[in-house]
Order: sequence, then C-alpha cells, then structure tokens
Amino acid sequence: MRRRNARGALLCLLLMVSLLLASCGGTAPVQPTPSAAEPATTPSPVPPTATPTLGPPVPEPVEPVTGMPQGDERFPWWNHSVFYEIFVRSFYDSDGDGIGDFNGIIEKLDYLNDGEPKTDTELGVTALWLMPIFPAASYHGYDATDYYSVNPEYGTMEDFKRLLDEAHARGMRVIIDLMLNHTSREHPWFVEAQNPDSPYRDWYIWAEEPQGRGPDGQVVWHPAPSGGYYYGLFWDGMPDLNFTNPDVTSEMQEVARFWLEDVGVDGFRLDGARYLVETEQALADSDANHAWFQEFNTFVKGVNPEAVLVGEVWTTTFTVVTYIKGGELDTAFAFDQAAAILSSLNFARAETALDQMALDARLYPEGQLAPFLTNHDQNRVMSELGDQEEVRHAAAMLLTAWGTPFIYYGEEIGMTGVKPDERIRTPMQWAGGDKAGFTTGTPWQPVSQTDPAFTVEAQSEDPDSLLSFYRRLVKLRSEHIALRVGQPYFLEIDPAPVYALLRASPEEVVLVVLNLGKEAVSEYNLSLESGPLQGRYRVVDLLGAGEFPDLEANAEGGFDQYLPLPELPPNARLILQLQPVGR
Ligand SMILES: [Ca+2]
Ligand SMILES: [Ca+2]
Ligand SMILES: [Ca+2]
Repeated sequence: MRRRNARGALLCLLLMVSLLLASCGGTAPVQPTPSAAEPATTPSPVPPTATPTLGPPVPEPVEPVTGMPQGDERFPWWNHSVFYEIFVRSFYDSDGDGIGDFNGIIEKLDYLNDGEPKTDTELGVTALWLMPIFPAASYHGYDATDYYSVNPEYGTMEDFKRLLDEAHARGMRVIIDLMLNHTSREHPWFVEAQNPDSPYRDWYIWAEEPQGRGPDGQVVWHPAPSGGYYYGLFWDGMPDLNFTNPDVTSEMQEVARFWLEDVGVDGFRLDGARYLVETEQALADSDANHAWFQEFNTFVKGVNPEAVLVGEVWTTTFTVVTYIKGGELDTAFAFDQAAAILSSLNFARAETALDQMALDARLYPEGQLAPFLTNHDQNRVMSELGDQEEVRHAAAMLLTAWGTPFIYYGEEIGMTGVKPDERIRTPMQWAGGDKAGFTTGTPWQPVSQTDPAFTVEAQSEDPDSLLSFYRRLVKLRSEHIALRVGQPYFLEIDPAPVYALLRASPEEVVLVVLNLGKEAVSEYNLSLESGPLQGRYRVVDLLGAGEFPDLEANAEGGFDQYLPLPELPPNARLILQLQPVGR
C-alpha cells in the first residue's frame, strides 16, 4: 500500500501558507484550492519546528490515492476507485471510419487520467468499464458472436492489450462487459444447435410450443429456424444459453479465465445477472442462479483473487443484496439509489435520496454497492434533470456516496440523450459541430448536441464548467479517504431541500451539505443524534473558500444544531472537512 506522508505534507503546506499570509500582511483570505494541497513537491527550506496550528485552516488530503488504487485491510481496491463507463463505438474514432475504437480510447486516456500526480487537468477516474467489446451482430454488442476475440470494428486484440497496458500505466484498471445469459442468434453455437443431433443442441433452451411469458410478462419463446421454439429473454436476437448444462458453465468459466489470464482485464461487469438459470419456480433470481454465481465467483477468484465482479441486477435493493451477501457478486449497481437521487432533485426533497441511501447502507454488505446516476440503458441525467445546478448536485451526491461510483461517459460535460437507446449512446462531444471532434469521417450516429458549450473543448479550461466540477469532485474522492470508505451517517435534517451526509473513517470526517432548492434557506437544522465524533473540529470547505464555526461533538459523538452558514444560499454545495482541534 503506497501512502503519502500526509502529516509532513500538511506541515509544509501550512508553513508555506503562513509565509504567504505574512508577506501579504496576513489579511488576505486563503483560497484553499485543492492543487495547493499537493504534497511537498518543492522542498521547503523551513525546518519543521514551527507550530502548524496557526493561521486559517486549509484542506488536508488524508490517505490520498496515488497511482493505481490499492485495497486495504477492510476494503478492496474498487472501494478506492472511481469508474467510468465507456461505449467504445462512441468514445473516439482514431481512423476516420466514424466508429470509435481501442486506439481512439488510447489517444484520449490522458483526458481520463494522465497518470501524472503533478497535473490536475484530467478527470481523474481510476477504473474503466468498457461496454461489450466482443464481435457481435448488433451495434451495441450485447449479442456476441464470439467470446474469444474483439470486435474488428474496434481494433485488434493487440490494440486492446495495448489499451490495457496504457490504462494500467496511468493507474486505471479496466473491466469489460460479460454477457453470459445469451449469445447472438448468429453465434456459431446457436447456428449449429439448429441440428437436433449437434452437441450444441443442449446449449440452448427448446420447446415444442411456447411455455408461457417471461418474468415481466414479455414474449420469451421465439420460433426456431429448425422448428419449435427457443427461449430468449431479451429478444429473439439473443437466445438464452442453457446453464443447467455443465458444458455451458465450463465454457463460460473458460471465457472468464481467458480474459483475466491470457488478456489481462481486471474484472467483469456481469450483464443481466438475474437471469442466467431458469427453474420451474423462477425465471429470475432462482436459487440455482444464486448457486451458479457462487461457483463462478469462486472460479474467478481462483484465477485472479483481485478480479472484481460487478453485477447488473436491475431490481430492488432487497433482491440485489442477496447476490453480494451470498459471495456471488462482489458489488452491484444501486439502481434504487440512482432513481431516488433523480427523484430527490426533481422535487427538491433530500429525504428521497437519503432514505434510500440509509436503507442501502443498512442492507448492502459494507460498501459493496455501486452508485451511479444513469447508464447506457437510461435517459441521460442532463435530460432527466434539465438543469445545470441539479446536475451538479447529482454529481456531488454520486461522488461523495458510499460504495464505488460509476460515471457514464459524457455525463461530465452535460451530454443529453433520451431513448431510443442509440440516442443515449451518441458520440462523445470533444468539440462542437456535426463531428463533435469525435471523428474526421461521418459519426456512426448523429451527435446529441452540436452546441459548442457541451464539449470537452469548451469546458476544459473553464474553472466554472461542469467538467471542472467533476474533476474537482473525483480528485477530492481520491484525496480523502473519508469520501471513499468513510461510514455514512444520516442526520436529522429539515427543511426538505437540505441534503446532508456525514462520512467518517478512522482517519477523517467529512460533512456534505447541499441546498437542493432554488431559494436561500435561513431556518434549518442539522443534527446527528449519535456518531463517531469526539471533541472540537475546525471546519474547512474542500470545494472552495469560506469561514465556518467550529463544530462541537455532543456526548454521544453526534452534534446538535450545527449550522455551517447562518443562511444556505440557493444551490449551496459544501463538502466540509472536520479537522480535530488539539488532538
Ligand atoms: Ca474507427
Ligand atoms: Ca494528473
Ligand atoms: Ca437465462
């Protein structure tokens, strides 16, 4: 585990700030920019004997991530990571055919994380999820025709391995989508399976006549070219594999081994994980399905103990958590929380998000959930909220939340998109115009916005842009252990638009306060009945300047009626570090 010497760095920093203040007459307010908190990159000539408690408080990085995030005694590496979901076809086209590709991602890796601690011009994410990269029949790739090679439209296996190397060199891990439940109807296995005598016949699920509807009442039995019907949960283009056949299980374990061991990915996002094994009793979340994933997880960890399995179990929290508690998935997307965050913002009611977060904190095994705002199956968050300030609140909630956050590409520049699916997966807007700086050719899909304001180019140098805000939040998460793995504590709050969450690890405490409303709030209450606090804290905003009263813990380790500001301005966003005084 690599650590910076935070205490030494703080000392140098405080000394530098004191000197600066002295030379300015000591009256200028300190702008606590996060970059000023970079540890001693220039040697300080002052011996470390001065008292570091003088002068206004400044943010102090605590257990920052440097390089590739590592796990610790309690939390695996993914709890110290921020993920970024990429649709390869839409990220960046390196050769002008209008289709994004591996070499395009390589060219843009520095935008995501340049691996250089001295710069903060990158988004700062530390892991990537690539949507399907296998050869497939459809543009989206969820209908694989081969599990052992890459989509030639995206490049070669050598290109992909170079992408892995380049990402790893910058401190980013890479996981890929793995679609176990079904193949393409064009997969050679399914083509061969049309022959009743083929060994592949029993790899799929057949019936003479339709056997009823699917788990959500949908049509799932489709007429087979060879007669009879086959089971295909999602659509007739994706026939379900028969996971009661041990040959299918062996094959899919071999697929996982191949990508982990021979290619070198860091884990998988498991598509449609509820639906692998159907039984008489259940078409989703069957006991046999749970047992299958338990075996699969054991297999994967035998290949690489560090590999992560992130599940798409798109249903209520109560069901999702059963997959994690059973040692089947390592973590899973928090769909209920994502919906609650959007609802919370649409109605300026903090309670909706916080109640769900509290439930999730209680039900999920410690920190093993993956919050997100929207993904490739949902309308984009900017379209759902339609308001720059609300989008920033959403980002602040996401990146200070308990678990492993996932950002959907383009979310950080406010890309819009409403269904159909192609329109929520449009080319990344690097620059303005019809090609969006995405390709020199014709984009495979028209861009969502040609307005130059919603581009990386326009926002990259603007300190007030949404992109800059995302950069600050991701950086804060990487610099502050409390934001990554600090236990969440839920406060007593009123009125409705005031959102607050305390995150506390043994090393650090951070209090997040947002005013979701469009009006200033002057009469409000923030109290924590009991908690992990002790004594007195100086309060520093990690997002900006401002002076705040000290916070005094009550006898139960909580606090009573702490008001960081007498009045919370409209859209206020405070991420407050509580620095212990005298300890
Ligand atoms: Ca291309
Ligand atoms: Ca950097
Ligand atoms: Ca299935």
